[in-house]
Amino acid sequence: MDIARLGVHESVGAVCPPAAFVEQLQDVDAAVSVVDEDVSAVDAVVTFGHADAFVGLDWVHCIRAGYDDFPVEAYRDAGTALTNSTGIHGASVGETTLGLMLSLARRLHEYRDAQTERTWTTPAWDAPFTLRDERLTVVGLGTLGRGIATRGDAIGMHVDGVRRTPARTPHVRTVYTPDRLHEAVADARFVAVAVPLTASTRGLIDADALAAMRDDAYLVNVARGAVVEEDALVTALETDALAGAALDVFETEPLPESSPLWDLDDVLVTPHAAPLDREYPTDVARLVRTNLRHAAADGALVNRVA
Ligand code: NDP
Ligand code: 7N6
Repeated sequence: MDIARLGVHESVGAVCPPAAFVEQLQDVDAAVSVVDEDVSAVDAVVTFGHADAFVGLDWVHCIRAGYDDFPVEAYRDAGTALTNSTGIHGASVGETTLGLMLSLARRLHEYRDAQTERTWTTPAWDAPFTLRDERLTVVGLGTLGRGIATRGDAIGMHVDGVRRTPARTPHVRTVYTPDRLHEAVADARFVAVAVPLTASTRGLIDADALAAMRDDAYLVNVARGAVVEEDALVTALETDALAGAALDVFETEPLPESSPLWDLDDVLVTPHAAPLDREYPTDVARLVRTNLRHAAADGALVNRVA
């Protein structure tokens, strides 16, 4: 694979200015430039989103881990290599998830809300609790899941998890397979969702899974909105069948102004921002550089998904 001209698609602006990616790629052999929908002058692109014009290029690198909105078959049929950015979000999403859990347990969001009203209020005496000794179940134990599990374990939580492969995973006591999801979430105070959106995970956290959770449990979703049945979640929250939620991702993004999730007590809404980090372009550039080397050598790209 001969990648002489590499485009940085303007859609990467969703994460940081395209120029930041170009700057990080100054040292590669290929000529790097920012491109819009016209990709006729490049062999490969680094991009946030899909554009039909990409199909037919030699290689497309997605700066996200999730590539669920890319038409993977079309890339395969055209012989266009598609790679993703799994592997870079463990620390950022792990820390965001820990922060969200800490906020819910230590009531930090309540204090900030009160501050905006310039009021000096304390929560009900029995509302704050510590994460220490609470049980956390992480659904999906890849880069994100392990980033979350490591940090939960470090703060003294008892961490269990769910993954397809029933293999021992560091910082996780019991690894359940997906057919035992309800058992895995049943006794958890926090359930953190960190699976890719696929045919088998769409709606995975449905009314039955939510009903299997404790009524003092919190759901954290840092994966994709469609993994959780949002209507069922709202019902569970409104009927106190769940204590609360921290949600970074939604069925529709941006979250519509009419969504009840904005106003529910103990629901933290973050704008699909869990992995945002000033090192983002540096981390992506490391992957791109590695794959440019592979492209020039044997063509065996890492993180290849099509
Ligand atoms: P990985 O591929 O590293 O990990 C995916 C994990 O999910 C693996 O442990 C895998 O199991 C598990 N899994 C897959 N299918 C199932 C299933 N049906 N039931 C249970 N577990 C399953 O991905 P990442 O951790 O890098 O990212 C995960 C997803 O998170 C991304 O696809 C993306 O959609 C989302 N994401 C969201 C971000 C945000 O901005 N909020 C940031 C980054 C990612 P096994 O280990 O057995 O293969
Ligand atoms: C960047 C989000 C992913 O899949 O959704 C994330 O990696 C990226 C703001």
